[in-house]
Amino acid sequence: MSTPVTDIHTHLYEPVFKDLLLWGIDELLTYHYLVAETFRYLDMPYEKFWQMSKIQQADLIWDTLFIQHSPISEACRGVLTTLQLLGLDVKKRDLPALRKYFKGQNVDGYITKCMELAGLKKIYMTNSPFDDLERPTWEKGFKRDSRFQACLRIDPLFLWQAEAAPKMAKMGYKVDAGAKPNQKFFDEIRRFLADWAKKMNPRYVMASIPPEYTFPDKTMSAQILEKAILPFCRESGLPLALMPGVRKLINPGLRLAGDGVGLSNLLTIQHLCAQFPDNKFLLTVLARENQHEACVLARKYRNLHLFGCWWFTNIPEIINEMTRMRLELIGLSITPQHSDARVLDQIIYKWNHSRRIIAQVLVDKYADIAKTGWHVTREEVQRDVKDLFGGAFERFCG
Ligand code: RAT
Ligand code: ZN
Repeated sequence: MSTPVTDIHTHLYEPVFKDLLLWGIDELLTYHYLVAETFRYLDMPYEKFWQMSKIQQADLIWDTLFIQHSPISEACRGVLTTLQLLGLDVKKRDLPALRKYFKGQNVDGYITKCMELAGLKKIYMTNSPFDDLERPTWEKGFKRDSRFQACLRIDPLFLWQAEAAPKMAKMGYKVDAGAKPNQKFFDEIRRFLADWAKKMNPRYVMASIPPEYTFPDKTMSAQILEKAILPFCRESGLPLALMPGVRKLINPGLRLAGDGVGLSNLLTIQHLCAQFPDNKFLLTVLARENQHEACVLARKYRNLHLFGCWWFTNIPEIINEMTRMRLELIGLSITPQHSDARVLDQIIYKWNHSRRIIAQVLVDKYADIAKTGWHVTREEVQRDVKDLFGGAFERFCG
């Protein structure tokens, strides 16, 4: 299980993006997964928390989740695993000493160190042309860091959210849809996608969508998907990664931590795969209850590739269940995990925890077939593991 992994979805950035690349103990502690858990114990108004400095927030989360209670949730345990694998002594519970360690790190060397500890060979980013913080760096251009790979994220365009049109207009695209959008409008969106693909050289195009997202449909979003996004993906050979199931900001007071989950209408995915056999779709679904249906879809459509245990499913119990289900229903043509790390150091724990579970599932599966007398060689195991950790994904993407 020492096979190097391609981490196909994270929220990390190349160092050229400066402060957008988060790392260190205060970022680990203020991860939005931990913010949500902290508020379970606090009476404090949300706004008061957001007015605090990052260090004050981290102090409060540390005290609430690690000192006042035992840190057994997956996100809490993850902080401890990360610190331990970095060689730090967690039993001292000494936050100032931990801060001192991170102050001594240089970001470039630290990226390599974290990647080595996590066993990663490549980190895929999430890159949005609609993000005012990252866009200027792309527009300026820069020498790429070979440890990172861009992925083009287009939620506002995909859902045709209010902010998409003015932002695109500002970038010089004529996207006033009017009462009835014409071909020119869709072509302009294709031009936008092509321009950004040229700047970023992305591995795939991606969007997260609400549980109810429907296709085909009369909505503007469905038309943009059919007449701009899918043709663009076809002509550029880029897969479209869909991430259904998120209910955005069900508690706005929690900000980034305020999203929820709902059961997705996977008929949408079925329609897309069936109607557009020349498009490739990557899929990860947020609700546990959707996972079986997603596996069945992947058995039917070879232009569909399942990946990762996303967000609320990235806990040992569900990773175990999903990995077993996927291997038993589909075999090895899947990508069982991505990290979704938002803080660089998180790749250490996310991959350490997942790797152990995936290894155990594989041991059980090989043992089952061994009972029939079938012998699997070391090389065959290595081949299979390589497939799961990036090989099958690369082959699918082409
Ligand atoms: O897992 C997360 O950090 C979420 O906040 C989301 O960013 C999600 O992973 C996404 O890509 O939309
Ligand atoms: Zn994500």
